[in-house]
Amino acid sequence: MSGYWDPHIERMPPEELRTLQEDRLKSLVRYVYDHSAFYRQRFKEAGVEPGDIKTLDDVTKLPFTKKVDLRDTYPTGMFCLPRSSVVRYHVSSGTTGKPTVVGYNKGDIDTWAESLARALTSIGLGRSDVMQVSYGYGLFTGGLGLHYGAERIGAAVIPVGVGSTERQIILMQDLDTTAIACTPSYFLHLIEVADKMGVSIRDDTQLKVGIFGAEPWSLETRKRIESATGIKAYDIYGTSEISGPLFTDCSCKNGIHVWGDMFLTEVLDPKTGETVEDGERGELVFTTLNKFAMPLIRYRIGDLSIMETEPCECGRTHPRIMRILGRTDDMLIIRGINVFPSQVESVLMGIPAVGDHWQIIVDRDGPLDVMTVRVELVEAGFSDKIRDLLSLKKKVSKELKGVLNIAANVDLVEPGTIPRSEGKAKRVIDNRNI
Ligand code: DLL
Repeated sequence: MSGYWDPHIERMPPEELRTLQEDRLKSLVRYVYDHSAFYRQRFKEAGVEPGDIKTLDDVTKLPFTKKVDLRDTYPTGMFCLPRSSVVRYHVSSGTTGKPTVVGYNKGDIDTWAESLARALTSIGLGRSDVMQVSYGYGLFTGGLGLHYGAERIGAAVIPVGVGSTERQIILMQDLDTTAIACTPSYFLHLIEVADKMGVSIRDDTQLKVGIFGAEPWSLETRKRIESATGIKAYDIYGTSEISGPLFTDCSCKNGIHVWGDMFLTEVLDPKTGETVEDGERGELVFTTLNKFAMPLIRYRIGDLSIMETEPCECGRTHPRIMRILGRTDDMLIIRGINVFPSQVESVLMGIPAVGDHWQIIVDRDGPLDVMTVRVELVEAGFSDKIRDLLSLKKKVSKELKGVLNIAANVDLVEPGTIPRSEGKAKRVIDNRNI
């Protein structure tokens, strides 16, 4: 079993952890009330004041927040510090064309790195490791998050980012990479490319650990990766709103440790908003206990999971969540990028030659996701000149790419081609078997 990064906190007796959470929750509620017009208004609507929060159970008196709030207050309406205190922005997709912005002060970046330092230590990584960070660097949180976490534990980082797979494999061999962080689908692709190059990950590299997340993946995929390569595959979870990647399962592989001193986790029935019992499936709701530029109160992340509060065999006492079981909304994750059908709709409906009917089809080409948008044309837009059709196709692709940050194949089809439905339109056909 691996050691601890911060044994005092990670093994804190549950009662002590609860007291710490309670103190932090009370300060947080006072802090957001004093620093944010958004929260003051929300508290007022919910009829709650900071003084009403006396124990941890009082958290249920507080109003929820959601991704739509971030969008509606774009860009910085939910910040609690002036922009001069912000040292980093990350931006991700919102539910329509508008993105969501997350701000961090210096302390928030530090907490984020600390969370990952604990997580990476819990899967046995340390100073002698070489981590290839193959998540995207930039506005996406994956690259920089893992980068800072790995540096904090003293590992050497190869900040390779996404793509250039053959080069990644050469670097992996030349620099003796022992751990890779990327989406599970990218790793499956990397195995295939390595195979074509005549490189066996098991025999020709030093790789022993994979840190896979940012998209749903199954236990079967974990088994497949492990048996194909001999590495240990761990699950990493987080969302940009709560900082980015934050938590992993430990070497016991029995749930993802969510650090209780940093986050208060609730699991609720998505329909009623009532707390579900330990071990029951529900929607994850996080309250950030020590984030300051953009703290979140009862943020409904939209992911479904199961919480377990019994201490883990590894000795860590913090709550664990089981692998992500799905989402409460229609968000798709395509090659690690969040895509909302509403974003596609708003692009398409802005193009006059496009009719009212469209579909998103998601397939797997080997391990990689491929998105195709089938678009029906209006009668008037249906030209029989190939040149016109090609230029329309190009326009649709370009506009989709501008909003989604991911390339989609575009299929233009004749009016009346897409099946009509009497109830809800089936906009998404997801042929991936995740
Ligand atoms: O994907 C942060 C991240 C980066 C996590 C690198 C792990 C590794 P967002 O782009 O905001 O942030 O997307 C967050 O991705 O709400 C889940 O629906 C999904 N997701 C993230 N990790 C997992 C996972 C990053 N391990 C959204 N399993 C979340 C299943 C995941 N889904």
